[in-house]
Amino acid sequence: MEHTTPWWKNAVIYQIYPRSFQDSDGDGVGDLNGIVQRLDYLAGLGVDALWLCPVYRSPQDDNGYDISDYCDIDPLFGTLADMERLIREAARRGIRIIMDLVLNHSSDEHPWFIESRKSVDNPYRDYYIWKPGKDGHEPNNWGACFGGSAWKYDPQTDMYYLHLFSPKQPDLNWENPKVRDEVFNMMTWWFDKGIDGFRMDVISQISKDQRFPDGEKHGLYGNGGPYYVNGPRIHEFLQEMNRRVLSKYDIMTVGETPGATVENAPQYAGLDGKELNMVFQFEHVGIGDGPLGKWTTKRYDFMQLKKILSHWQTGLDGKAWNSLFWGNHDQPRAASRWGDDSPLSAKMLATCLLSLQGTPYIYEGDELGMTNAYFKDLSQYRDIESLNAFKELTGAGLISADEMMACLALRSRDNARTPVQWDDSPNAGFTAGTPWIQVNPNYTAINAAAEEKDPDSVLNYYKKMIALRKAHLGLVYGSFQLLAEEDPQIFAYRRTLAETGEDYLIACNFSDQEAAIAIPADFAGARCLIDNYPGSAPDGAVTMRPFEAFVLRK
Ligand code: TEU
Repeated sequence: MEHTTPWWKNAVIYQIYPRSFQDSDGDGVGDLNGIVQRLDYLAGLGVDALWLCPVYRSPQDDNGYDISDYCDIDPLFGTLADMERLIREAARRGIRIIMDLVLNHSSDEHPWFIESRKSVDNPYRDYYIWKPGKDGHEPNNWGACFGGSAWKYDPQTDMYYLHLFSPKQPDLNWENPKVRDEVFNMMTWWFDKGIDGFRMDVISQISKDQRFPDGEKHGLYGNGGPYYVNGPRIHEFLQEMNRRVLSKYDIMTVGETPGATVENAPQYAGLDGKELNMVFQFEHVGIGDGPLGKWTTKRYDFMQLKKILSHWQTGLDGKAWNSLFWGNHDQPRAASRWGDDSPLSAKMLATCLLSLQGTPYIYEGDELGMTNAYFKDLSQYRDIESLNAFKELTGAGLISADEMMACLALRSRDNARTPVQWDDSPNAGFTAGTPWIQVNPNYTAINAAAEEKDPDSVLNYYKKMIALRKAHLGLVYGSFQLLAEEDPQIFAYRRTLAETGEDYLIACNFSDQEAAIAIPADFAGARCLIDNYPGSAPDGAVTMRPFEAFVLRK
């Protein structure tokens, strides 16, 4: 059976937000040497690869997603030599390194942009997207993701440049073959340094409809999405990247692809391997978005979650490979959003994440059951998106300040960006200095040192669940069949792998109430491989306790 290759299908990936992971030099910001210090912890957890959010040289307008030199490390995080050491030290422990690649835009402080804005005939002019104004206004009505128009006027040449995110993140012009050459050479340079893959930031947005039409108005601005999400030349560009770079290495790629659907995902990440290996879809994390997008206090609808996850499981089977995630650095904490902050709910989420088809991604701290920060004061926030949204939406009278604070407490990206809680010493052992963002005060109870010692901790449950997945390839490759579709509390499914005769039943109670489950007759007497409540061996019809989860093997 060829079911152990390629390596990334059978891998468990751990996402590191370097800024918040471990500080080694007391400046309050996590760094590469800090990651090296924690490699033994990561090896102990059992993960195969680390995806590092951007550590390239950057003015840090958007915490590194604004890159001013793709071939250097930001001094905040260390040096290129530190990066090389991290790659080596990780490899010694069998851990691979995936870097985050931001190709939709660079920083406005990148030498390309500094040149580009100088004059209309500068050789770098067409590295970015410049347009003249229309009747003294922006070239079109598109809004930027972090507020305001997506165009910024530059007096030097009396023209506007496009920035889908902040004005300090000008969009690169992928239509220009020179841009593609530069990018592909840079990627090759990193692969030759020994990295094992890339996560590609908003890669589904790099090809823009060259007509740049107005978008349908939503609130203050027009939605340009239809003209740049899954744009006209996206697959051509990715196939060129694959031909010229990716296909030459034994590496993995995962595209961050807002707008990916079960229908178009196989185009990006089909099993024929012509473009990327996997995509991150956003359907489940978008549940419940309202008129102000993600800024809502509504809890997600469980029936929708079940439907979306099942649709991806069955829809990609045999066509493409799923990436599985509950959260990342842009989302609230998993245990807070999908659970109730309790360790029990965090374990339930681990059971589910690690028993679906695809490659699971664990976001740093989720393996400890870290929760939202629930900041009470605006001054505690650091994130450009949160701060801009507060100003723009309250300023326009679309929401009151109190309501917006409530939205931020549940949805701000900073919830996931508070420092990893290592122990109960000051600042949770993250830094000897002042952390760049406040540590969640619950670190005295939720921290790695305490959890290492406690056999019933979330951390030890993650370890068990990762080991279980690795020992049962049916949990990785098996097909998925939804059970109890109409059940309003339980997400239950079967995983079967015909080649090996493996057959599993997984049940997860997503509610804080008891729930009855009918175990299919052929699972009577089945072995319980893991349960987040001690000592259960479900048989026949059982009652699942609040947030209970188990895996049975026939
Ligand atoms: O995020 C892109 C993205 O899809 C945004 O819509 C994202 O969901 C945003 O955080 C809104 O809440 C990527 C990165 O993951 C993010 O951290 C960056 O800020 C962004 O690209 C720009 O590079």
